[in-house]
Amino acid sequence: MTAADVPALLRETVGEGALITDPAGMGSYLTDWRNAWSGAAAAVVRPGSTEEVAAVVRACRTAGVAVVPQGGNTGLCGGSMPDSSGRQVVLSLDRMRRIRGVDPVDLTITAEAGVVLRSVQQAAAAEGCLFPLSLGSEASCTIGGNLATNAGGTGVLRYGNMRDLTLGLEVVLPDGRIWNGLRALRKDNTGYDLKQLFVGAEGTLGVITAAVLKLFPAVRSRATAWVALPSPQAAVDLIGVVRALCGDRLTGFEVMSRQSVDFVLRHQAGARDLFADVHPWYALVELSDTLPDAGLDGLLEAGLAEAFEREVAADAVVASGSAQVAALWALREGISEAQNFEGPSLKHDVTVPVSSIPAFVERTDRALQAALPGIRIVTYGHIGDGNLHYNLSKPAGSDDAAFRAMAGELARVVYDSTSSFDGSISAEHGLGQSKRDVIADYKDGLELELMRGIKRLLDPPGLMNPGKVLPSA
Ligand code: FAD
Ligand code: S2G
Ligand code: ZN
Repeated sequence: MTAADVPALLRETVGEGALITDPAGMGSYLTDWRNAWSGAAAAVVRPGSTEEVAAVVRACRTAGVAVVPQGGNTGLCGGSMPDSSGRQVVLSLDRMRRIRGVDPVDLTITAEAGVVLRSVQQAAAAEGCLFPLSLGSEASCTIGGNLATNAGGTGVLRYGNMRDLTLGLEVVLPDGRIWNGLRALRKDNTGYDLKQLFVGAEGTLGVITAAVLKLFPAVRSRATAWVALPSPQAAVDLIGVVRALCGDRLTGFEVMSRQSVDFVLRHQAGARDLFADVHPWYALVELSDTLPDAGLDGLLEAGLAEAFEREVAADAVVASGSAQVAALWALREGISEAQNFEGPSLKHDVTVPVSSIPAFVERTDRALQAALPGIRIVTYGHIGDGNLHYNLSKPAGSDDAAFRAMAGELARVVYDSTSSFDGSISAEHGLGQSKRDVIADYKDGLELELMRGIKRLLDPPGLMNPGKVLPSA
């Protein structure tokens, strides 16, 4: 079958209404949120039900046409983009937006893959519950994409990542069969945990069409502090102090370097630092509780007092009122966007053991400056999970193209350092196409062999999101 035959095939399968073939109409489906990746497609198809997804997958399988599942297109590794051949089909889940049920007794929500994360958060809140996954992209990313990338975000240290929040899945397998694993059980020891194969598979093992997700009791009190720190070691110490005192009430701990804050202060309207002095590191620390007046401000102040006593904190302020809390989170969530104003941003999303963070930062920064003197290193993220975003900007005033040309070399500096601390070169964003080849240098050969075996078992012709996750060679 040639690319020209695909639209007719799909028209027969799901009808004209679910099909886009004109270049203008396909446009937004063929480049990602950051315009970092783009592709060409024979068609974009938008099925409205699981059965339609299955029909499309079966038809494409029979015709030997590759399928690229797509959610909100906010992924950062090019995983939702077709290649440039123009022969692949983008299967967008953006019409599958039903919330099939919320159960406050079972503490579960059942949502279709195309539901936007913020809508799931709102549906949970409407029932007095919390769905705790929280990402800077939550207004656009979808539950299907969150599952496929095993998304993390700012609540992982208390609630876990998407893998931990998933109870059941409905998946259209690469041969078009529908697996209904939409169970709402917290315990089910009846063989292999099949759902976990599809979480984090980035659309390479099947199309997730719905999920049963865990809910938690709603949070009714919160306290947030902005803390100045002398070093990454102080940040790690501060986590220990606050966690020892507050336990599970510690629900947010984000660290950011001065370079990160400087970019936001420069490019985010209204952003301001709460301290007069400039400090090398900052942390945004948040406690929350289901009690309406749990005295969290006092608890946080007690933790900060101990941090001062131990000379861990250099300055600190507990936010007063929701506007100031929102401004602090906007500062943190604004880093990614602010950096885009400074030229190309080379992103690295890595994890090392929390205890290794200080030595890792010291070694990585030294190696990066040796590789490119004057490089500006934006280090920030979910330090409580050992996850730092090491996003690099060119030396001020230097050439964009020359900086981009060093991307491979600079990535190797970050990843070699990560690996030297037994870390992972992808903490939460996945591999997509951007890291599918470099993973071969950092993943154990047996693990890659097992992953390929699973891919061959479920998708022998390799038509489900080809060119993603697994190394080409
Ligand atoms: P897409 O980008 O559409 O797709 C991502 C991958 O999932 C692709 O491989 C695609 O093929 C596959 N896929 C999508 N839907 C399905 C489906 N139904 N079935 C099978 N495969 C599917 N990520 C984090 O983990 N933590 C963060 O803190 C975070 N912050 C972000 C902040 C910003 C500003 C931005 C732009 C992104 C951020 N991300 C973060 C990355 C991104 O939002 C997540 O990876 C998100 O889960 C992607 O969801 P999506 O619906 O946009 O997926
Ligand atoms: C975050 C995503 C953005 C980026 O902000 O926590 O996961 O630029 C990141 O890396
Ligand atoms: Zn992140």
